[in-house]
Amino acid sequence: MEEPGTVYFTGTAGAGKTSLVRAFADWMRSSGYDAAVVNLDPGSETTSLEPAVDIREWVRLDDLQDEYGLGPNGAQVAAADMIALKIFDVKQAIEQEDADYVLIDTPGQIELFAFREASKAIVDALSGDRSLIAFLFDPALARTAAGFVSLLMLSATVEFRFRLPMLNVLAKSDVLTPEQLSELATWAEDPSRLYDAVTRDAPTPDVQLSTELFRAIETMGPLAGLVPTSAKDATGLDALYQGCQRVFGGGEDLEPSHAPRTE
Ligand SMILES: Nc1nc2c(ncn2[C@@H]2O[C@H](COP(=O)(O)OP(=O)(O)OP(=O)(O)O)[C@@H](O)[C@H]2O)c(=O)[nH]1
Ligand SMILES: [Mg+2]
Repeated sequence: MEEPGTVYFTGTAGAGKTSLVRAFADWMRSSGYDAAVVNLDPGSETTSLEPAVDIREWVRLDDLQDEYGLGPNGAQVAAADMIALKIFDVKQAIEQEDADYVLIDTPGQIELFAFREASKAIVDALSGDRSLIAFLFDPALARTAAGFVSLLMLSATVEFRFRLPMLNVLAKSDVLTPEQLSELATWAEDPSRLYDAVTRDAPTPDVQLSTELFRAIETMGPLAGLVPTSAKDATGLDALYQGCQRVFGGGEDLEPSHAPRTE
């Protein structure tokens, strides 16, 4: 049996990770694909996600805070270490789901997730050959050229840490105008357009810094676009699925495991 396609959803705090996991799982199921949702955020209070596997069965942020008198960030750090210790139980629980796709929601504080050794161990343990990271661009940041560049750099940092294929995804695209959406699409396709926008926006353009940054962005290779999605309107989810498939299967589509729902 082929191993499942595993997608980690990551991005800055409040980028829309949990909502997108939920919307994508719903879309997959209604399109006939078999998806299991995993919550890896020990601080998540969201009940609407209804994960098949929930890290909070093993590690809970509020318990850690109470027990050890930790603040929310200290508790996240401790939680990552504790999750790493339990990771083979978690892996087993995920395997028992026997799903074609595993959609993993990750903690909101991206630096606590991406920059901890424990998280690297967690991702290494849960990832096979068919794994990718969906990195969410929050429009609140992505809609300015400087914010867009910051997110590209953060996405590259996450890639550098985890060494997994990345898919850059625009979340909450419903809050952007069509003009803003097409501008973001050109930035994602053509670094020189982004460079022009950054230097245009900057009141006193630091040309040296911008040039160096863009040299780095260009050598990172093709950005391969930015998939616009909205969990609110359930749009872009088919494109997100195609993006995942391109990474997993060289573009081949997986047959739905059951007939799509018709409602
Ligand atoms: N307009 C709009 N709002 C959205 C969308 N997705 C999420 N939101 C809102 O954005 C906020 C954050 O959404 P979450 O899904 O909790 O984001 P998150 O990245 O999981 O947040 P943390 O885990 O707390 O970092 C909530 O107020 C959501 O209602 C969307 O597609 N469109
Ligand atoms: Mg969340």
